[in-house]
Amino acid sequence: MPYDNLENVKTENRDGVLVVTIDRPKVLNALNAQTVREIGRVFDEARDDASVRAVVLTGGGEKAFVAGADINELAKMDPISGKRTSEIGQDILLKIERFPKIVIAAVNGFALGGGCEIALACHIRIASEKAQLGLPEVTLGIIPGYGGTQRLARLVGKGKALEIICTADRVPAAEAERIGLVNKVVPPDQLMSTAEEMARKIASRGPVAVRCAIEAVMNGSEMPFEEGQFLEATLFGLLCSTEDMKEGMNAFLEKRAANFKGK
Ligand code: CO8
Repeated sequence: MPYDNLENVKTENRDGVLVVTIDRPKVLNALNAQTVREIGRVFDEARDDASVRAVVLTGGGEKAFVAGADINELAKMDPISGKRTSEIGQDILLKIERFPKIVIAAVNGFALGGGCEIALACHIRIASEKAQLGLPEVTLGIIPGYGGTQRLARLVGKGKALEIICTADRVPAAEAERIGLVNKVVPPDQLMSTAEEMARKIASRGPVAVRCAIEAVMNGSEMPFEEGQFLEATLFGLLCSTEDMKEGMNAFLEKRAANFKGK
């Protein structure tokens, strides 16, 4: 059965929105190897689960989204295991970034190190007013190893990224919103409802169109502009062959809500 036998990750399908909770609250949801594997498994299974139309990713407990990789495990790493662990995490975060349905991070508290990197891999980030984000790896004598050096620089620019990475300062939610690190900040008691509402709104749009929009933005932004536009035109053409396109256009002309089938 999907999502069975998970120890550190909880899932709940709330009317098409899969709420995925990274849940080791005693250690502020720190990512040990097992937790990273379980996150990967959940995204693999949710990809093919037709009942899942969007994902909201959050942290268990009151204090943290995820306070980083588990430092007890990091402390024992040698060059070979360090590289391999970094690669495994990078693959799983790429899975999140390339996920064909929208993934929203609901950042409920500390999102540090690997936790900030997971949030960066999500398509959209909504933060509680209490949240603090940051990449404190240099305080431990390492650098971000789950794609953070690359994604943060692409999101906020190289100068800001280097300031955040090299000072290791935590970025409070309001400042994170100002620099574009999170999309929106809301009071803590509205975090999940805001994230779920946005996920549900996106899930009500044409699913194939949303999938193509994710591909165009996420893949296209890594390409030269002209190739990105080529990808956009190709996906646009592809969408013109879908039942959803006919349904969306007919619904508009007939002044009714569209009933998309995802085909
Ligand atoms: N790993 C393991 N345990 C942790 C972690 C962590 N990252 N973060 C917190 N904990 C534990 C604490 O040790 C403590 O355990 P205990 O109760 O047994 O003492 C418990 O969680 C509660 O934490 P605190 O008492 O420290 O709570 P505070 O509210 O005082 O402080 C902080 C909260 C500021 C979040 C603080 O816990 C902290 O600084 N945590 C570490 C943050 C950090 O440095 N994260 C980055 C880790 S490095 C990383 O993520 C690299 C990612 C790339 C890896 C690449 C693959 C190799």
